[in-house]
Amino acid sequence: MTNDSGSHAVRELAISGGSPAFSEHQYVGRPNLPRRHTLHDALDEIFDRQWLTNAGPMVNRFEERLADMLGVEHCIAMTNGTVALEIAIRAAGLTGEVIVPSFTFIATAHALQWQEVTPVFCDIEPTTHSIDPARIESLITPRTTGIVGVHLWGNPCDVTAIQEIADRHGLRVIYDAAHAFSNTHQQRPIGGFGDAEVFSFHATKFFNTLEGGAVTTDDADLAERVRLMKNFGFTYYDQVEHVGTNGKMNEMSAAVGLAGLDSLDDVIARNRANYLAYRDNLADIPGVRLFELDENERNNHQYVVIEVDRERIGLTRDEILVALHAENVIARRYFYPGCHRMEPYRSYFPNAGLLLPWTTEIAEKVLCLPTGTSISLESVGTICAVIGDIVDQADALQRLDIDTDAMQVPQYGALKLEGIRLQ
Ligand code: T4K
Repeated sequence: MTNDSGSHAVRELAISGGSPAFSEHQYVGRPNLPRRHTLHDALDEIFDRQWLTNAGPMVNRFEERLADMLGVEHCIAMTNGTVALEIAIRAAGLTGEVIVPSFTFIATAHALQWQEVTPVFCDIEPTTHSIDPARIESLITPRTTGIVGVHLWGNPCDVTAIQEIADRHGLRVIYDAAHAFSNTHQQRPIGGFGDAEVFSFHATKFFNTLEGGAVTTDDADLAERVRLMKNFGFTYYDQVEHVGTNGKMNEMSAAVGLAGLDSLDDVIARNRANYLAYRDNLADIPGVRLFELDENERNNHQYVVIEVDRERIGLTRDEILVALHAENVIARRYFYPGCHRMEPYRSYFPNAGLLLPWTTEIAEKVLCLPTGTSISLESVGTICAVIGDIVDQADALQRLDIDTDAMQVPQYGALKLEGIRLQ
């Protein structure tokens, strides 16, 4: 913004008493929805058939389309990504200890702990934010049975190095591919790496089935076990051959997924345009670095991630976050503070952080910015301008002594769990 004399007019930030840049919240994770009318026929079909779940035709069709698209032999659709992870972990026979990054959504660690498998936290590489293969071997003990890598932000793990380590030590490999649906590694779709890969189709993912997830694998035995486990272990009416749970996707979710697949490329194109606009607009802001993705691969661009340099800017990431929230830009600090600093892991492994220097550092720097079909290019421009203003006015903001503890996420604001320990 320039004033009459041609010099740059300083916009008063909302945190300093100005009006917010947006009148409505700009979210990370606003669902991308298929056109409503495309679901009407599917709804009629489901209601007419009165077949709502338990291996219905919509789910079968959805699984076939996913397997075809991802170039895998088997795809099993599930209720959500977390249950899909739990089942994949169990079906692959993981027990004892499993090596996993701490810099991930808590579900990755919980899926292990829920089954009394100990997550052993491995540090990440600072440039990729993914598990560092060079640090895996030193964590292997006689109790280790596997590695769970996470393709964080959709950026594939170093699958070659991880597989070599796993082969050398007789370990199984599962990938949490919750962020990487439709992405590629060396032009090969994510979905076929390791023993199995697990997707999330949660509402906040760029492709969603309301709630949902899937396990993909080329291993027929593993796929069979996953299918049994997601349906209580039933092989036939009245015949149970395995311990199991209820991980089945329902027909409505599959219908939303099928409609979403039809508009997948449009959503990715929108995400990519936003990503490129962020890249252009943030390039000249000192102390702000965009997490860039490999241009030679297919990317869904569902997360726009920046690292903020506290020393250069003179503000912490959390101070910037509070200033953004005041502007109604609801950026998120995924995946702060790292699983090892959340319960029950914090109590189980109080010194885990000693081996996780990059996790600690990156978790203090990262911010995820709004994107998706609800965020226009104009909004991206405004968000970047706001970030520029915050950086420009860092000195003034320092004097405000921003209370970062006061930051509240509405739905969790009222929760008081002090003194309660659930393990
Ligand atoms: N592994 C990894 C690496 C993952 O990232 C995840 C999930 C999983 C495994 C497990 O997969 P699932 O079991 O969830 O399928 C969200 C999601 O709940 C979670 O799925 C996701 N990762 C994680 C990164 O983000 P929150 O706690 O940030 O969600 P929430 O409710 O704050 O939503 C984010 C924003 O999205 C809201 O501020 C507003 C907007 N929103 C959300 C919902 C649900 C909407 O506009 N509409 C909606 O319906 O965890």
